[in-house]
Amino acid sequence: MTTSSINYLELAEKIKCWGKELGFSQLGITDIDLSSHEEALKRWLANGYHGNMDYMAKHGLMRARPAELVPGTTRVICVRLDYLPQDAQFAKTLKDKNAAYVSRYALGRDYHKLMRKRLQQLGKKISTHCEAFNCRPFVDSAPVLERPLAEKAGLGWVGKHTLLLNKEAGSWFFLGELFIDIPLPITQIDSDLDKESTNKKTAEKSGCGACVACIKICPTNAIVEPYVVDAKRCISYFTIESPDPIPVELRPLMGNRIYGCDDCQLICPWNKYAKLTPEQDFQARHQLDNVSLLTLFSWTEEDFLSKLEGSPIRRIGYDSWLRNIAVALGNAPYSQTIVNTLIEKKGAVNDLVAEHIDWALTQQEHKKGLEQAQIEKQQVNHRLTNRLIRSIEKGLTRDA
Ligand code: B12
Ligand code: SF4
Ligand code: SF4
Repeated sequence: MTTSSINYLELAEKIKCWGKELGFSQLGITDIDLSSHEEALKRWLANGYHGNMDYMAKHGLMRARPAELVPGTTRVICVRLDYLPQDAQFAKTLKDKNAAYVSRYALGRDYHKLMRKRLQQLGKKISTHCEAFNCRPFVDSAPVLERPLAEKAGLGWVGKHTLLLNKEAGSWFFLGELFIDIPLPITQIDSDLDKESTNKKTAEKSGCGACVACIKICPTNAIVEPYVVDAKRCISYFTIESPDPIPVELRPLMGNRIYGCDDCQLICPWNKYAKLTPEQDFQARHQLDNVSLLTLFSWTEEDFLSKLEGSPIRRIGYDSWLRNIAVALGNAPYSQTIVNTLIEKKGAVNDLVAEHIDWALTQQEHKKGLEQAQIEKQQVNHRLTNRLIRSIEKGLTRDA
């Protein structure tokens, strides 16, 4: 079909249907004006909140200018894909200090490839209806400001923990985009809630209202003000993104979280409405939702690589994996088996992991002979985690 004879209104409706057929939980279309986000992005970078994620600074304001990133872009199709697996066992795993807590987005297969492939399929379908059509898919790719785009496309609002929230689906979902160069009609944001939240000046009137639960529950105080996360303090950053030593003062606050963290989402009242994912690929593999720290620490590098084939966890590499588990073992209750395992492993690891093992051994030694009650009293965030567990058991019964 030639460009002049295309009915864009009809095409936009078709795209929504194709999005559903491809398994996306929601789809919206937005223009590319992110100018109102440039100041906040500049401030975030100037404060050094990106830590050693140099790519964030490298792309600078291009992240807020889709047409500079992909010349010719006039619209962005934004999609959401729910990932909450069945029987997430949030409270159960956080409660058991000898169990490993892996962020629930990472229990199954990597979402990047799956979503990119589906976005490409969507692009192909559109091209059968448009002669001159170009597109480029993005999923978690650094140069894109995904949450502000999704907010503009009507997929929800950016919460105070900075994640995108949807009043019918909570926040357990991934985002992806298809940059396109045809003038599709943009999604009309029809609820009052969404209309208000697109303007950050009225954010207090958004779905967050006066709530500050996520800011208060964050174990490391990483949400430094509403809508701003200092990545360097976020457990997700130092267990996944950073290959460096974990700052000593933050190690006790990690508890048993060995890959990412879900606390700010777990406390959020909107996650009562979260939908379970129908995707088989996002269900837990290798019992990662219910496995002991010692079992994971006993994996060889070959085990790590083969068992985590296709998982997003593989990307951090074996050394970071051992580094994270060593810290969690240091935070676990005293056990001679843990001490022996740590000592045994130390002979076969690099300097980075060895230093974390030494730290863990000191923690274990310190707890030896102390009553559990005394230990808990000394643990800074013990009460915080207990409060979170109670809140999950009360509010998220299906997933507790
Ligand atoms: C870098 C990054 C991180 C970093 C930094 C997080 C952060 N909050 O910025 C770290 C490693 C810490 C991280 C952690 C997580 N991440 Co992450 N991450 C990203 C990535 C690649 C870029 C985010 C970014 O641009 N940050 C920079 C800041 C400046 O951007 P921003 O927060 O969107 O800020 C804008 C607005 O909030 C606003 N704003 C900022 N400051 C202020 C201040 C005021 C006063 C106001 C009014 C507004 C305002 O303007 C800003 C500029 O537009 C995105 C994918 C992508 N390309 O977008 C995934 C992404 C955000 N992550 C995702 C996920 C799932 C997570 C984790 C939940 C993973 C986990 N379980 O461990 C945690 C959650 C931690 C948290 N509370 O944010 C999902 C979120 C899905 C959703 N529902 O929103 C994304 C979208 C990936 C995806 N494709 O699905 N992540
Ligand atoms: S993911 Fe965890 S550490 Fe990061 S901001 Fe949320 S609660 Fe804080
Ligand atoms: S916990 Fe409260 S403040 Fe935080 S994102 Fe959810 S509703 Fe907003």
